[in-house]
Amino acid sequence: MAAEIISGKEIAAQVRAELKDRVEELTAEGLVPGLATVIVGEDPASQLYVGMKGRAAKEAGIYSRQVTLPADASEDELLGTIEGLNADPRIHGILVQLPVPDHIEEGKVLLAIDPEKDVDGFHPINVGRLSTGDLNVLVPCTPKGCIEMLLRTGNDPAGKHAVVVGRSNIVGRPMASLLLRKAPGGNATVTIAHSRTADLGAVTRQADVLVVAIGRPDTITADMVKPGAAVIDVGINRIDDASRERGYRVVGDVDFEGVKEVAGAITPVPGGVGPMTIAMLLSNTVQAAENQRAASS
Ligand code: BQF
Repeated sequence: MAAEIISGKEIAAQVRAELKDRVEELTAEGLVPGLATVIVGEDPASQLYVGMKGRAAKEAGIYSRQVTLPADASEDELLGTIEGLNADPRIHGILVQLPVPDHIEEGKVLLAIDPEKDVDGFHPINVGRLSTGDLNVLVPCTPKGCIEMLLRTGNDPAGKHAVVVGRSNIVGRPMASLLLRKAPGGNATVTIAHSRTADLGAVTRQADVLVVAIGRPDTITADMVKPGAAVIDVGINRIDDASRERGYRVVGDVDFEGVKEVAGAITPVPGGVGPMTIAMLLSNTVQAAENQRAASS
């Protein structure tokens, strides 16, 4: 069976068009959703990501502000910046682009963001709310995007066995929590596998829904996939490729060419999960703005 290729790019465009309508309505009522992105230093990938986020926000009608701090900015400077954004009524969503430089403690930064403005969903309060099954919580953008893609392609995880490969705080753990929730996109039977799982294939072959976020190319090959499974590839890996102008190409964690012959549906890299991550950031910003209006009236 040749799999359906799930275009995250197309679904993200659809989501962004829907959000644009919601933002227009809010704006007509006098509430312009606002997003602040904070970047410390000049890491090229980080600059690329915050640039895309800011442009996507503006295109949706969201007020967007980028704060750039030098690579040697102190932890106190960053915390002060966050305090200012917490207190700014035009800003409903705040994200600090990760990773931050080594001299800054990431945990302190995440704790400083007002949980109601935490559009990345990384504050321990929101992590706790998600893991206890709270439904009105800001959830991390990448796993939220994976769920949205599954639902919009008729691959509802409810009642299915979902296997998550990877246990990071940004993808694997929140992904498992979302799949477990008693809510649309949830109600799955969930297994988490990781780099120390013995006989990974024996676990992944049980998956009706397989989400892979482990950060290694070709971790999942065709023999590790149940025929007809929905496969979501969260990996973003650079591979040397002299035939490309840049000298590299970007691949996921899944052997796409092999697995697409076995799976029922599969996301490509690039153009799969990545664009959905951006769309879900906008969704979280609109959600945060609506919540903050409800709280202040
Ligand atoms: C695509 C990220 C690792 C570390 C920090 C579109 C994105 C990526 C790919 C994107 C990511 C990865 C982001 C594509 C945001 C996803 O077309 O395939 C968009 O912008 N991402 C980030 O902000 O920080 C990261 C990965």
